[in-house]
Formats: sequence, structure tokens, C-alpha cells
Amino acid sequence: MALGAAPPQTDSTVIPIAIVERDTGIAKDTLRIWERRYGFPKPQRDASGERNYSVEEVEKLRALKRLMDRGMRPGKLIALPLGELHEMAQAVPERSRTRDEQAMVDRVVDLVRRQQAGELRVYLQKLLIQQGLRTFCAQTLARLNPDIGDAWARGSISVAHEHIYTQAVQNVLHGLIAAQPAAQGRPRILLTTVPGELHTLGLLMAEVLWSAEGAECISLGPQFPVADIPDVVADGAIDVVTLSFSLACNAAQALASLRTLRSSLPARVEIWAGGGALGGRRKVDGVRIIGPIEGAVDALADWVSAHAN
Ligand code: B12
Repeated sequence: MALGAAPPQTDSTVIPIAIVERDTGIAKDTLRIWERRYGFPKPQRDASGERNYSVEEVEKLRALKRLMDRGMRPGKLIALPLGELHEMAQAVPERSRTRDEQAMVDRVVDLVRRQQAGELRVYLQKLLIQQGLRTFCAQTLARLNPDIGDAWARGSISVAHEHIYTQAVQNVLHGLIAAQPAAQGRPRILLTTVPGELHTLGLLMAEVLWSAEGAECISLGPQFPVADIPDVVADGAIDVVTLSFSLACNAAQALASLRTLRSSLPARVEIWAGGGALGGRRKVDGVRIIGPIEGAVDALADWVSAHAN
């Protein structure tokens, strides 16, 4: 069983608070406050007094988090049964979606469910050609990622399906990057995630947009120790270090990693960071935090104009 993975689920399975925090995105402190204030969740205690949550409680916490991400208040929701929360999640879409967008999402979910990896890649490539790179990243993938995540959280697709989706997107975007002539230009942009963060689609979307603009992107893949980044920067004459922190990341830890990195790099090296955990609104001195993926192109344009001589 992988490090930190949730134990296989059975009725008697109990889940420790750290896994509940990571899987639901609801902080330990919040879980303890709700327990006191609302009487939910009501975890059992093990021999050392540690809280252990039931599978049902975690499923309800996920449903609550999804509605809170759409601006709803927990106090109003917490007493409602899980079924009603699921119905509300269906009825309260994040943002209105067009019929075409819904048809696109339904098609992709259907293809991953039937494990039609090849057909999925071809379908995504067709959308890319029809829409162009920026719209494909900023609208189609930025729409599909959370919907695939929600479908997993609702249990209507499995983690294997999430991997099939990820691989198809990676094949399409890597294909684009492979077709680019080797950039000799600047900036030289380093891309990675911190240890524990496996989500790389956000970085890959940024990389394909920057490569298309002629920047030289050096991707280290996921989970590179922050302490080792300064040596890579020095050896590679890197101009910008970029990191991604998905919703699965603890925001406080993400901000701490960025502060550590900032204090370990020379001021001339810029740091750009994105991902749901930062939500585009957090602040760290000396770090450019980017919200939606379109902001990646703006950051590059600003760097180029600031270094034009
Ligand atoms: C695909 C996926 C996976 C794949 C990742 C494969 C891969 N190589 O990337 C796999 C199956 C491995 C996976 C695993 C897990 N996942 Co997952 N995953 C996803 C999914 C569907 C999309 C992935 C993604 O990369 N999103 C991240 C980026 C693209 O989106 P974003 O953070 O909103 O960022 C936007 C911008 O900020 C910008 N951006 C992002 N990064 C950057 C960086 C820069 C520099 C710039 C400029 C811009 C930028 O681009 C994005 C679009 O605008 C998301 C759904 C979602 N809503 O994101 C769930 C999701 C993030 N996963 C989730 C969870 C819980 C997990 C697991 C813990 C499940 C488990 N129990 O094992 C593990 C954790 C693994 C780990 N240690 O990281 C939850 C997190 C819930 C929460 N905590 O709130 C989500 C939200 C699903 C859900 N709805 O519940 N996952």
C-alpha cells in the first residue's frame, strides 16, 4: 500500500484525521470546531485518543467541501443528509455551463469510464485544433480538470479513470511540446512540484503555453526537494522557478515552501506559483502567485518586457 494512501475501505474502516484533511481539503482545526459546534463529524477515538472518522463521514465531508467551494456556508448544510448534499451539488453548478461544454464533459467522462484512451486523446486533439492552444487550456482543460475531480469525489469514476484522463491530456500536451523547435531563448523556466504533490497538469498546461511563446522550459517532473532547487538554478542559469499546488495540497504548507524557496534563491530569479491550493489570492513576498492558467502568458510577457535591452 503506497505511503500516505488511505487504507482499503470496509464498513469498519476508520480514517485518521490527517488523511481526512488531505482527502477532503477541510483543515484538522475546522473538523475539530465542527465536531464541537455542530456535533458532526463525530469521530471515534483510538487507544491513544486519536480521532478516527468513518467512510460515511468522509464522503459527507467531501460533499460539504464541494458545496463550500461554490460559496455555500457549512452551518446551513451540515445537518442535511448526504443524498440531499449530492442533489444540491448537481443543482448548484460552479458556474453556468453551456450545452456544448456539458456535452464535452459527458463525452470525456464516458470515454474514461469505457477506458477508450486512444479515442479520448484523438477527441482532445480535435478540440485543441478547433479551439487553439490558449482556449483549449484556459477553457476546456480548466473546465474538465475539476469536473473529472468531482466525478471521482462523487464516486462515479475511479482513480484509474482519473489516471486515464491524466495520461490522455499529458500525451496531447507533450505531443505539442515535442513538436516545438528547441528554444534557445530566455527566460529559462524551471518547473516542478514539492514532495507529496503528484498533480502536474497545471504545470504542464503552463509549460505548453510558455514553450509556444519561445521560452525554454526545463521540467524536473513532480516532487523535487525544495532544498535542492538552488543548486539546479545555479547550474542551469535559470531565470524563473515555477511550482504548482493543487487543491489536494495544504495551503499553509504550500506558502511555507514558497517562503523557504524565496529566501534560498538570488533576487534576480523570479518565482511563479499556481494551483487550486493558492487560489490565485494568497500572498508571499517576492513570489508571483498566478490564478487561472491564462495568467501564465501574462507573467511571461512581463518578464520579457522587463528584460528587453
Ligand atoms: C488528475 C488528478 C489526480 C491525478 C494526478 C495525476 C497527475 N500527474 O497530475 C491522480 C490520480 C494521481 C490524483 C491523486 C490524488 N488526488 Co487528485 N485530482 C486530479 C484532478 C482531477 C485534476 C488534476 C490537476 O492537476 N488539477 C490541478 C490544476 C490543473 O488545476 P488547479 O489546481 O485548479 O490550477 C489551475 C490554475 O491555478 C492553474 N495552475 C495550476 N498550477 C499552476 C502553476 C503555474 C506556474 C501557473 C502559472 C498556473 C497554474 O492552472 C489550473 C487551471 O486554471 C483534480 C481536480 C481539480 N479540481 O484540480 C483532483 C484533485 C486535486 N485530487 C484530489 C485528491 C483528494 C487526490 C488524492 C489525495 C486522492 C487519494 N486519496 O489518493 C491523491 C493525492 C496524490 C498526491 N499526493 O498529490 C482532490 C483534492 C480535494 C481537496 N483536498 O480539496 C481533487 C480536487 C479532486 C476532488 N474533487 O476531490 N489526482
